[in-house]
Amino acid sequence: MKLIQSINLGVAFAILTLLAGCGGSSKPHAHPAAEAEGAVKVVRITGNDAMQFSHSEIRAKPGQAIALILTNTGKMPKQGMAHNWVLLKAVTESEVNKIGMAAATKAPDYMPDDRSNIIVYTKMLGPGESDTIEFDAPSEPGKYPFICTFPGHYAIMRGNLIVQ
Ligand SMILES: [Cu+2]
Repeated sequence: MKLIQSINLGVAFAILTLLAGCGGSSKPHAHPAAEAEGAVKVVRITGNDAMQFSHSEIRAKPGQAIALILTNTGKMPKQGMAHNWVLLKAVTESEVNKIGMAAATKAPDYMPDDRSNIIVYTKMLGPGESDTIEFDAPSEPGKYPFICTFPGHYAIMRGNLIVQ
């Protein structure tokens, strides 16, 4: 399976324009021509009822604009099986565990109170739901862990954003 599923730039810009039009984006995309260097990476990632992300690795250039679309392709009820995508700073393994454990008590969104090590995150999604987030990859090259913070999932549902 291809690690990164990119779609062509035209579609990427259409999505970004749509996002900007919804007023949800704080970042202006007034000059799409200036970004036509293949700068925007569209990543489609899924989570399923087997507690699996479709990607364990995502690659980006430092500071690269990313539109990430997470879809829960499962059928199980949200109370028992929901997924989000939470990108962390380049923290240690024990810090990843700490965040995962802190999130577990925070129903229904399962996001920890202390978000100082969290870069960006999607909504917690039930079956068939989808959420799109737009962000820039960290400017520092490195390995940035991503996890699902639904209780018990972070140990399995995890991967890395590799910035280089
Ligand atoms: Cu999950």
